[in-house]
Amino acid sequence: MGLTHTSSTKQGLKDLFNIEKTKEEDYVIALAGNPNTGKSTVFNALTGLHQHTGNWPGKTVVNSQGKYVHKDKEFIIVDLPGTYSLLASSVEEIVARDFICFGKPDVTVVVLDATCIERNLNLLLQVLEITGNVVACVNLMDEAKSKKIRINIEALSKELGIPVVPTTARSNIGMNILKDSIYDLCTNKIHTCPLQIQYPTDIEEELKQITPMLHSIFMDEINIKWLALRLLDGDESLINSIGKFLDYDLGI
Ligand SMILES: Nc1nc2c(ncn2[C@@H]2O[C@H](COP(=O)(O)OP(=O)(O)OP(=O)(O)O)[C@@H](O)[C@H]2O)c(=O)[nH]1
Ligand SMILES: [Mg+2]
Repeated sequence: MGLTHTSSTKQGLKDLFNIEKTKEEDYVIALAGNPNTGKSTVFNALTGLHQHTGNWPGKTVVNSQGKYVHKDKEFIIVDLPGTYSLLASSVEEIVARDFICFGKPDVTVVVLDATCIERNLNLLLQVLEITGNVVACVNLMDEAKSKKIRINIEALSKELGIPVVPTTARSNIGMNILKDSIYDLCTNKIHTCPLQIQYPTDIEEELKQITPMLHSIFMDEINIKWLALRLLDGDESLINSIGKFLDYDLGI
């Protein structure tokens, strides 16, 4: 690795994602999830008509943003493209990964399909490796109920170490509790303790070797363990994005 830190400017970072903050203290919320889990339905239920649609800068992927006020705060919510993972094998995955990783949303809401929650947990666990500021929204609870699927929300929340909110977005059920959880996390009224994946010993040993060096370069600009894992995996797209968003040439 050629470690030549050019500069680590974060200036204009929000501009790179076309975020339209009206006040500096507005909170930015990302909405992620597998395709067809009801993200846009949740987005519509939260924002009503206060929406704006464009494209992600330089991409042909739709970028929908909306706003809502809850209690005394204003929230800007960004509806990310549906993805099964953040391993950046498609433009949608790159957009979602870059926004969660470099756009630094205050909270990322991961929308899960209550009828096939195991499959959806894959993406959630990947998001938790990037940020702990996550609320899980278990949507389609009505469908789960009609299929006689029962989900122990409390146990799931305890296991994941984050708030978990059951919703039926199409009928506007659970939206206020979702807003409360987002608010509480943004305003530090609650703290998460996100589940950490333990990798096999040889991988953990490799990580121990490279994380101190990465930490000295990036400090808290990016989750170091996750970055190290992606580098071990040879994720060139992430190296490109580090150049683009953190102005740093990893020179690999
Ligand atoms: N029964 C039920 N249907 C829902 C619920 N939420 C969303 N839907 C329906 O599920 C379908 C997909 O919803 P979308 O909001 O478009 O899902 P999405 O995650 O944005 O989909 P992509 O953007 O394509 O990934 C639509 O037909 C919604 O009406 C819910 O809570 N219950
Ligand atoms: Mg959608």
